[in-house]
Amino acid sequence: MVALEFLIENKNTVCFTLLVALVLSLYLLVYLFSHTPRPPYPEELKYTAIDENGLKITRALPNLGEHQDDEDEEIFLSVIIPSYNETGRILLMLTDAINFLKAKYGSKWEIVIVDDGSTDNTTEYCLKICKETFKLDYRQFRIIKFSQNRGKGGAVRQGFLHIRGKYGLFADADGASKFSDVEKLIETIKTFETSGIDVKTIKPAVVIGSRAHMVNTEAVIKRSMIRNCLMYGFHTLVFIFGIRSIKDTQCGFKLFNKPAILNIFPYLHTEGWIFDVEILILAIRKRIQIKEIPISWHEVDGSKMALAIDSIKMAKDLVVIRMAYLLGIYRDDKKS
Ligand SMILES: Nc1nc2c(ncn2[C@@H]2O[C@H](COP(=O)(O)OP(=O)(O)OP(=O)(O)O)[C@@H](O)[C@H]2O)c(=O)[nH]1
Ligand SMILES: *[C@@H]1O[C@H](CO)[C@@H](O)[C@H](O)[C@H]1NC(C)=O
Ligand SMILES: *[C@@H]1O[C@H](CO)[C@@H](O)[C@H](O)[C@H]1NC(C)=O
Ligand SMILES: [Mg+2]
Repeated sequence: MVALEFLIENKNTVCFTLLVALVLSLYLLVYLFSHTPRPPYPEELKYTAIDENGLKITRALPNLGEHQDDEDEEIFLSVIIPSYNETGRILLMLTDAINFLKAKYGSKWEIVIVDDGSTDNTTEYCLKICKETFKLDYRQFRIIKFSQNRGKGGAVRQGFLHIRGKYGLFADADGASKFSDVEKLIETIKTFETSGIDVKTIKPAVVIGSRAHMVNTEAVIKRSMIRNCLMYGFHTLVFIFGIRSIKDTQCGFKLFNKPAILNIFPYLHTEGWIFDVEILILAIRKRIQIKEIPISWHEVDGSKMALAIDSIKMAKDLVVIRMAYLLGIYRDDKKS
């Protein structure tokens, strides 16, 4: 009886207390689910490659934005390939990419494979084909090997932080996109990274491949019904919690210029599949220009996604990213 009277008399105080408790528990919950990237182990700050004499070498990775040799300054495009158990699929992708790169850019390119703790000898296999099939050395072909799996986002982030190129592209190891489409992305990024008056002021810019034009084509309809249902569910969730201005956030074919890389990748928190969305959220928050370009895409078997578990994780991570930025747990001005 006394308690009830107390409640009625102090209605405002009670409401206020409840509200504070609610916000606090929400904060705590998001905080608990938020994620900080695992710092690299010392051996993950080195790359493995083949030297001029065909011998295997291991050297320290260059750091993005630090002084580089003249030779490194020459690199125009760096291609990062996150790879997890990719022995079976990567040869086709690499053949496609290397043929194009040689023809188009001579030797002003590099490929950085990030082996995310594979258990099928992906690194050894890549070194072997690099030497025997492609005859490339450390100037064009490098491998970063993780001792422990981090997830696609963690691998892409680590790759981007240690490239030499003016532009950085990440591309899936399964070769689902036609590699030569990178030309379209580069042409586009060039048109809107300069301010128009002074060519030296390069603005950060991001151009992403898009499969949005394919939603009603065979490639998508042929996919299993479960995958398509999940895709629509995911799109809806991204629309609510993520990004409305971009149709296809998940395409594994995205190009960044150096200012954009420096403004995005050091700040990325997410290491899982949903990292694409955080990249785009960061870009939008920092008013970096983003452009979507339709690219050719075909479905490749052997997906590394565990549909059920990964879908749930992606949905959870998406909500966490949005709430964490909202509550100030993730910051876009503090390196993660
Ligand atoms: N670093 C890293 N890369 C991964 C992991 N799992 C998959 N990948 C890479 O991510 C890329 C895409 O993986 P896929 O298995 O092709 O994904 P998918 O299910 O086909 O997804 P979509 O191509 O977007 O439809 C490939 O290059 C994989 O090697 C992982 O745990 N860590
Ligand atoms: C990678 O390969 C190992 C065995 O070599 C297997 O246990 C693991 O499940 C594979 N991972 C994926 C995602 O395919
Ligand atoms: C990887 O290489 C090691 C040593 O060369 C070998 O013993 C092992 O069987 C290989 N594993 C696979 C999955 O091929
Ligand atoms: Mg794929």
